[in-house]
Amino acid sequence: MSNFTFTMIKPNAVAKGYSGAIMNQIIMGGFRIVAMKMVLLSKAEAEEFYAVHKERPFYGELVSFMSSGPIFAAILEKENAIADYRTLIGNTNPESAEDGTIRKMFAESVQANAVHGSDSDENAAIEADFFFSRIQRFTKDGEIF
Ligand code: 3AN
Repeated sequence: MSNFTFTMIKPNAVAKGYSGAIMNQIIMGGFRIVAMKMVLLSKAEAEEFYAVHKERPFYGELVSFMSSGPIFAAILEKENAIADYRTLIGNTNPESAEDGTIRKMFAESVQANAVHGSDSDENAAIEADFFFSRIQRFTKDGEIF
């Protein structure tokens, strides 16, 4: 999974109608959409997805928030995808996010920070597999991966 990352547009951003604007930033940023879907996570699914954060004090709130409304999940392709996507989205805390980043433009708080972006190739693969089967992933020629 190198040159790939996984993202989610979080419930607050979807509810506020920012999905199209965020997708535009992603595409104009040079990322190709390999897979995408709108889903409502159950609490159990959100707990499983964020299991790595189980010991952190915000885990319960994060799980409730991420299962509070539909999200868009997507696999993105670009050279150097992990690092470039984290640059495009900006700091976890929107107050520290650089101008022009997705979080600066669309995040409300550290928790409701508009988008998720994988932090490593390994986690991108795990996160992509959580949401997408092989036949839901497309190459640039429209072939199944
Ligand atoms: P990032 O999403 O920038 O990789 P992580 O992995 O530290 O940040 O955190 C995962 C998610 O947990 C964040 N996207 C955010 O929604 C939530 N989160 C992180 N830190 C806090 C915090 N201090 N309070 C509430 N939620 C947090």
